[in-house]
Amino acid sequence: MNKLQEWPEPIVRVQSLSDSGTPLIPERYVKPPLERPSINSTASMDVNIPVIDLVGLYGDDHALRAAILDQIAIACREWGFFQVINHGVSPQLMDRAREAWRQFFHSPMEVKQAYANTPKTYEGYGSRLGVEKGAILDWSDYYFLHYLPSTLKDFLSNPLLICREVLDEYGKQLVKLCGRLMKVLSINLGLGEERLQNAFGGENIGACLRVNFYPKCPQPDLALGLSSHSDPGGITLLLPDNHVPGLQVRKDENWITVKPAPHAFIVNIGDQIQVLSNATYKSVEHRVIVNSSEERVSLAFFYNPKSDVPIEPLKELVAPDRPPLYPAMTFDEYRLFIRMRGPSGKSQVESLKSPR
Ligand SMILES: O=C(O)CCC(=O)C(=O)O
Repeated sequence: MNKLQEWPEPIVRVQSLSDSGTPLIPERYVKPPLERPSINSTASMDVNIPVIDLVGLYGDDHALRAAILDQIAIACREWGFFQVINHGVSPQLMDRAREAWRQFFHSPMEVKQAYANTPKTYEGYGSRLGVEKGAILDWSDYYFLHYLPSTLKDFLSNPLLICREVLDEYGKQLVKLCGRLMKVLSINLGLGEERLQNAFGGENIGACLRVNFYPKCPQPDLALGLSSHSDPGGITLLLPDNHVPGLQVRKDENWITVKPAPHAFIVNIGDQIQVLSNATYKSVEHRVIVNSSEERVSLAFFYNPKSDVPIEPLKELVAPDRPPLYPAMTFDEYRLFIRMRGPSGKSQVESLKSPR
């Protein structure tokens, strides 16, 4: 039997637990002490991931463009995470997309249940990642859907048919922005502008969206909205909640709480860029904390390689003193790991490292 066909246990919607008013979270949402949010969390006012203004990236001012490329190169090397402002995506579109999805999560449970997902494709309304029986779960529900390739895009699985234009336009604009960032990363890695994109399969990349809904949590010190993980794909563009912080990025041994800039996207490097760049750029662990007074919504847009293209360190980034760190693997094979095991730090990409 294919292990990915069904969930191993009945699905409980975290939103229903939260709405029930229970003062205690069920045991299976209680994280082991070392994973709890209080451990090494920093919410200090003066630490944040870099904020980079993209205005000028495509203009005629060569010095300004070079300065932006430099800022992105430093952010990729030192953080693996940065925010972009003046990125070209309309702020109104960002707000409308987020609010449309917020409304979905506030629609009656029977409406949402009609889109309940299974681990077979993950598409639809979900409440857990991973299929391990008895796993400790995260305090969140989500909605997952495909944008690209268009053969995977299924309009009927989109519960926001009335907002189809907004969501289509949102997907188009984000694909365009990711394409621009891919060029920047490619140049910064010393490759031709198109090299990374071509390694992803050229025009035929994959793109999908996970909308995360983090309900209020009566015991936020014991739970996580999303456990520590690195993103398995290429580049992620996160549209965070406009009022409620929650994303934490790992920097050395500390967890830094991101302070989103208005109408910024949070960009992060995924495992596939780590593999292609032979670890010049590294994906970075992140997680989400929850709170007892406010819900939170975020839209994570994943820009991924074509699913059947072998991804391995690019020849230009391999040398006798820099041997390839990872074997070739398609993204379809790669993402099975997180789909089976759920979020688990950087264990997947680390486990791939060729023995030496
Ligand atoms: O909600 C967030 O801020 C982060 C979400 C995230 O990391 C993900 O969906 O992979």
